Amino acid sequence: MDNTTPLPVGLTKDEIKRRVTEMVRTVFRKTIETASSQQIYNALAYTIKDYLSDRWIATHDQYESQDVKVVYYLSMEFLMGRFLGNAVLNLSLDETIREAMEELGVDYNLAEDAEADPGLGSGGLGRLAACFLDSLSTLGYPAYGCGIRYHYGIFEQHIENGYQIEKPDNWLKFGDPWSVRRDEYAMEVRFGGKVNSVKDEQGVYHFVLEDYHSVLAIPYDYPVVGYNTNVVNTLRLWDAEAIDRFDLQSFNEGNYERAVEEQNLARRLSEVLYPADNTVAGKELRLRQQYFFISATIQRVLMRFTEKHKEDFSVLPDYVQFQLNDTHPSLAVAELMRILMDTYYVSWDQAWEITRKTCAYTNHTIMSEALEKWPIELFSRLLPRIYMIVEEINRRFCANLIDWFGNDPNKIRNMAIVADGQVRMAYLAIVGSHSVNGVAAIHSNILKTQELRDFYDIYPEKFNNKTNGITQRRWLAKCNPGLSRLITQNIGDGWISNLDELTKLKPLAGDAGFQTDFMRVKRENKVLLSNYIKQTSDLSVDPDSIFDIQVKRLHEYKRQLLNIFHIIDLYNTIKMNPYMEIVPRTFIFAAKASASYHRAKLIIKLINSVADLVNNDKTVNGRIRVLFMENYRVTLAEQLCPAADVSEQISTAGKEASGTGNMKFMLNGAVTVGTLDGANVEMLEEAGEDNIFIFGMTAAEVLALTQSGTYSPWNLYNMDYNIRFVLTSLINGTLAPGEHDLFREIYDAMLNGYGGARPDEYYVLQDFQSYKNAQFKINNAYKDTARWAEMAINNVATSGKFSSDRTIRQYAEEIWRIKPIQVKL
Ligand code: B1N
Repeated sequence: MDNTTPLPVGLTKDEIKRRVTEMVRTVFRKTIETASSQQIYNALAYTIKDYLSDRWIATHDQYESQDVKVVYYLSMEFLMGRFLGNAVLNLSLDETIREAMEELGVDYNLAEDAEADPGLGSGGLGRLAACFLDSLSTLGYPAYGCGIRYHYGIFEQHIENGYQIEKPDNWLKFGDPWSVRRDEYAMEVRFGGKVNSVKDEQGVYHFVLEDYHSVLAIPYDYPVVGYNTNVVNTLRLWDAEAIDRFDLQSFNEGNYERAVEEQNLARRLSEVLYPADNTVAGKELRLRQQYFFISATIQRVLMRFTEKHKEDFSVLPDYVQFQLNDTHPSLAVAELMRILMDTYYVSWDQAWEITRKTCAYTNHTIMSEALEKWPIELFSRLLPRIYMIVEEINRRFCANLIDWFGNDPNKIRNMAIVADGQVRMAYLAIVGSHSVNGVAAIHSNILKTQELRDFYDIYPEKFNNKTNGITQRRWLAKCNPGLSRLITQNIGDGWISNLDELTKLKPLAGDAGFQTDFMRVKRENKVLLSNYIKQTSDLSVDPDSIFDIQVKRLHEYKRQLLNIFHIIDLYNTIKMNPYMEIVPRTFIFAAKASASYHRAKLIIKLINSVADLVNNDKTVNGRIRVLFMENYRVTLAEQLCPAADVSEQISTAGKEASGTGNMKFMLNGAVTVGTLDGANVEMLEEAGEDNIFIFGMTAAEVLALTQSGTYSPWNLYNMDYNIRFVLTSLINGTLAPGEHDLFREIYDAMLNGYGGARPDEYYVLQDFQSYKNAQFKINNAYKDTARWAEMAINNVATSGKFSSDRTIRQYAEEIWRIKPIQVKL
């Protein structure tokens, strides 16, 4: 990038060697020769953190001296992945460190591998937040990520006998070298109690909370290093502790147990992440977590604001933007109102205007299970003052509805923020924000025309789209060195900070020499993955087979079932035509299921059962292999993306808001088989229909079929022999010898509906034939290596739109109205 100042040379090879050696000696009392990989990793992490401190401080000095507008990305999840490799890449220290380690006789890969993968998120929503932070720093936008420092991230998944087993993920076990604990910015957060009103000197009444319980919120700051820039933003994660003051009092009263209870209650707040994706657990502790980090963040932001601008809150929106990552942080609306009114005595009307200008909300799903609604009883007991404010927001909003629509009780009940005994967090977020965005064009349109249509009618100006993106630093430069090198050799390295430059590859898509190089790199990556699979699961896979990969959370709407049904069908076909010729294929799955999602866990067992059957059948003779890789996480995704030939993005149209895995695979030269759902639609636009395999119903067709009420999976079953064969194998013991009824639930769900759900709710059988056709085309396309290479290269060449740099620029210019800064050292 030419608009940045050159990086200072500071960390030479010798300096790295010296510092690491010294650190290992003083901290661990070891020599380089005797230090473990873990210790070397720690020494490296401290060395890098030390090195970037000057930039980190300079960035914040710049915020201060220029008094810039800052965006606070509020999120319950940040799925960051490992820090070391990413920081090293963004600081352009990769080669230097590798050389330094080599000269020390240290295996750098082992050291990198010693870092825990902090899984402080459950899926796409958390990973998106992490990609956004990378882009914010790279583009130089002043920003904080604000969230919770969970002591346990998403569970570690083991597979035992084909079943998912969850184990705690103790990512802090070996320390936390990247964080800086900031006791000086600790905040008190108040729960429970009752609201009282007291008169001030002027005789005006104000609300105060009494008899509450406090928890101390302590921020841990993590550096977010931009690529090829001096900007280092901050990820601020709040940790919960008991407040000593309270303990002392209890101890003094001889109430030891109460004091310990308080301590435990406080600690539990930041103990563990709720691992559900696209569903709500509805647990009280989750609401506590939400208020905990929101209250701490907003108090701190206002404190900082008043240091500069006193109490001139009318300009708050010129300096502060809160972006709400889904509804999980939507208490921000009420908390900002509370502090403005109760602490600074701002009037309701003024506080409301300020709040609406300061908050913006992103919707990430239309799955009804994911709609956050809290029972009034729980909400008002835990947050009595916040509840009063929400009620008043609701009262005024409903009054406005009458002005807009006339007195239409149904309309009002449908749109009210508080109704049917619940607080509806999405509506609070919409009413309290100046912007409401979806995460892909189709999703934003569904919000406007279906899910949030009533709100679009009254607030059309708020609604907009911001199609998701991913950072090419982690998802190509870091994870796929082979392809990165090849691309850079041909078009230069400008793509690392401007992904649109990949279009320069277009003319090379048809070039035989480039195609050969490209396929060689792909094969090398497949060999690497095969070796890893051999090491970790002792399974042999053929690097010359098609690597067909579906990795994402396990959810019925994502339709892992469609994929596995097709595999069963392929198996059946091979059994009937033992000499059938197909291009060998390795089907790879990886997915975590929420611990309480029974159906999802059963689907994992099904995939493993199919794997057992197929992989051990002599007739199949290696033509198809099925693999379920355990513990899907960022680090595993980084190994899978470079090795994929086929990317499975097969959700029921209209259900996947965007998807981001689809983009990672495209960027790494996989060809997508997908539905017209989420960002697939835009991938088709970019890549062109010759370079992607689209199948299945459109969202409009899904909607029409659902509304018609005529969908009958039994008809498909009766008419299609192959479907019948697949479904029968679920209940005749083929897949579960001795346990005939193991998968009957899935059979019933497909044909009869199970537990009150419609039969085949996600239209697996309806899309089956069309999916099968697409897979058949893929088989044939792969036989023509030149054609395949051309398709894959075209995918890389047209993936520029899906950089999170593009997404963030749009947020910055269209929603936040913030400007990049320059940091000079
Ligand atoms: O957010 C991603 C999208 O790319 C995916 O399509 C979407 O499914 C995902 C409750 C969620 N939506 N909603 C969630 C996560 C945790 C939770 O507790 C809901 N995740 C998504 C990024 O936009």
